[in-house]
Amino acid sequence: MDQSKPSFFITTPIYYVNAAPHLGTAYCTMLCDVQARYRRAAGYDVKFLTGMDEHGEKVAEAAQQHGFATPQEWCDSQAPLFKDLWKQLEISNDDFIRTTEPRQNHAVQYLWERMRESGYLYKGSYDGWYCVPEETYFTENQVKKSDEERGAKGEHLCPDCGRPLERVQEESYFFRLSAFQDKLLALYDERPDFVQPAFRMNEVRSFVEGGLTDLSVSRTSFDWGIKVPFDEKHVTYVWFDALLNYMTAVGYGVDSDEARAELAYRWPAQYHVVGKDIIRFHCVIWPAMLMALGEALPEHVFAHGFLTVRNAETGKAEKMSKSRGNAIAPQDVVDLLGVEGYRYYFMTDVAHGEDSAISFERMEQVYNADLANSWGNLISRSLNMSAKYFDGCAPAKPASADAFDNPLAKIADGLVERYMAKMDMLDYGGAKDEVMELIHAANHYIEDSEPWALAKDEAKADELAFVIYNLLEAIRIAAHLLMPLMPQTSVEALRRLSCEGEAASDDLKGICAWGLLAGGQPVEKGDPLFPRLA
Ligand code: ME8
Repeated sequence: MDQSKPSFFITTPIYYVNAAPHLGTAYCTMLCDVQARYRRAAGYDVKFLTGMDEHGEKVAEAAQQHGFATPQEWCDSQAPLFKDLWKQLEISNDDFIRTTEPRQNHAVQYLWERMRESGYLYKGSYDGWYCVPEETYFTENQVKKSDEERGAKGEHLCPDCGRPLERVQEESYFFRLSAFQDKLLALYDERPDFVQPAFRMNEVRSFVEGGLTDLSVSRTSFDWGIKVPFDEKHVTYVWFDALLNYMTAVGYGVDSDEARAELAYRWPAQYHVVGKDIIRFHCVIWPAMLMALGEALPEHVFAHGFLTVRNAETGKAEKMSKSRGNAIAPQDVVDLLGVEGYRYYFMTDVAHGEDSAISFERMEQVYNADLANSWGNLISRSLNMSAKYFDGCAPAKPASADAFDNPLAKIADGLVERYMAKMDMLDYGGAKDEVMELIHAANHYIEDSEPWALAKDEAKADELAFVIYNLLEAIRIAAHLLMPLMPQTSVEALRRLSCEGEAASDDLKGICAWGLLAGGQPVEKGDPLFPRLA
């Protein structure tokens, strides 16, 4: 914690431990990673949190299905899968929370006490429907369906995911969610950017306008969860437990000066990044819980769309999911594109906030066009020419940035601001377009200025040095801007320019100013960073 810098706290959902992580899980985690890296480079003190949601019926069922004696043993066996994948995909999380950890147990018990004091908690009994794969309650009205709309065996089906529902009748504590309708609507009016992208706000608002029913927040027919401190036959409803993880990780409920200082610095979070499937939990239930507790609300909830795959039988695009068993393993994409190609494709080609069908063909296309032919090629050609014409070094810095025509400096002017405006909104495709403009222009600049011809003419030595310097400077700036997406190759590009010391910069605007490249330093051609896929 460096309190001289502004805090930037960003979170992924905590993932259910019901199967191995897949491309969809990785997608959300990567969205956060790119933002975390970008904010570190832009001068924030970042906390990037991810983790696992280990309680609830769904996880207990998965443990049983996999033949584990206890859900805890099952979760322990799965944690390395998540952690190892994040490491492999260059996920730079600062914390990894598991809801079975003592810190979460403590925070949730503290939450129960505060909720009891708040007056928004009461004991009653729940009689209705429950979807285990979604861990969501549904009222009779929400599921009342004609016979045709039932499952093959006449079961009631989940209105959200279409899978069979469970009938639940049990004593339960309720959170008075219905009391927050007006306050939530006022929140959406006052802070229209609370939910991003903007079009998702309508969905949230109309859900709340439709009326809110009180939420059952404890279970008695089931025991894999955190016990309610004042009524031990109840365990906490998995979402009431899970949502609190965001505050647990920054010291909520811990009675120490250090924890209080951390909470004050870190909370509220700047971004909860979630899939559109869990937007109601984050934009309705979680803010209502925080209002009841008198705590500050997160600044933004960003909801992304689903990665979909085509169902071979029906031909329809389906959400990729662990429970549906149609998930693609991240390793398949890593094998094809490498980790950095993987990151680049998913972060820049999947439509911002929308559903997107995954195709290996498209992955290859994007990789070859943007990385092999444009960015990789620019680096190879420019470093090669620099080394060849300037004895293994960069040319000296030109006395003036406009001694000759310099289209690259013109594009670089204001580029970092344009890029940051997109990055701030998690629009990585838009940010990439800004950087690609510089990269494409640099490749054209090579064709137009023909350094190989300049090199043959002694009288053109200044112009040759000018052109090569500009190309190297464009590479240096592009490497900084691409670093959140592709950290390793960007650092490698800087290293080849003898600028690796810049990689740890936390002044993105400053470091991207045109003309910082010293000139005269050694450069290294190296192997292609993005070999073309056949
Ligand atoms: O909902 N495309 O956990 P979960 C894109 N434990 N993203 C996808 C995806 C897909 N096909 N499938 C999953 C839970 N995701 C709760 C969260 S938070 C307090 C508790 C991503 O394992 C997406 O971000 O079902 C989605 O919101 C998340 O995984 C849900 O993961």
